[in-house]
Amino acid sequence: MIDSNEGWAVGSQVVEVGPGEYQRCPRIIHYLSQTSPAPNIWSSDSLGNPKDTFIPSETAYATVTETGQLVSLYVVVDKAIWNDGDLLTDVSDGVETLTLNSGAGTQTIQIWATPLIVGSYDVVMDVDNDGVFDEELDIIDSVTITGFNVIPEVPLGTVMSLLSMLIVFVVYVRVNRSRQNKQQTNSSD
Ligand SMILES: [Ca+2]
Ligand SMILES: [Ca+2]
Ligand SMILES: [Ca+2]
Repeated sequence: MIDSNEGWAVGSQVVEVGPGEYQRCPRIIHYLSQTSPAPNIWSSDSLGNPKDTFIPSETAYATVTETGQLVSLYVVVDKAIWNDGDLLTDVSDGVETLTLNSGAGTQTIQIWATPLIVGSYDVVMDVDNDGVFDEELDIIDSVTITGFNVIPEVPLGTVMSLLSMLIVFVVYVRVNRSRQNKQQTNSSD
């Protein structure tokens, strides 16, 4: 594979052309970037911000390094141990097969349109599009930990009633405590 950060540049070099005689000569330099970005993938929102928790009414995205490759993106049931040769089974609304941009940045791709199903998942970039996990090639968010979770949506009504119960409880505890304090002060008089 040709590194996109690899190239040629014109520089200059001081060369000894005779005894004690020096001359500046043009020189073609072959350079190779030391900081070529490693391919990466993470579950994200539509803007590419990392996101590991979704609710069913949201849409899930993955953000990947632009490599210019034809790849397939799978959402699979979360595994903590990945072995070379594991079959990839997509559990979302389908495998996304696409050619990535060939830039130097990242690219955000929709991997699962709403409604999502409650559960824990890994996102796999199948780089050679063979439907099998290749340890040396394919990329996972995340191998040992969970790529992302979909958690149940708590209806607003439930949140509000829980909140009002909490407020009543806090007020009750405070009133009770100040009553006890008063009683203690009275008895010590
Ligand atoms: Ca593969
Ligand atoms: Ca995992
Ligand atoms: Ca993730």
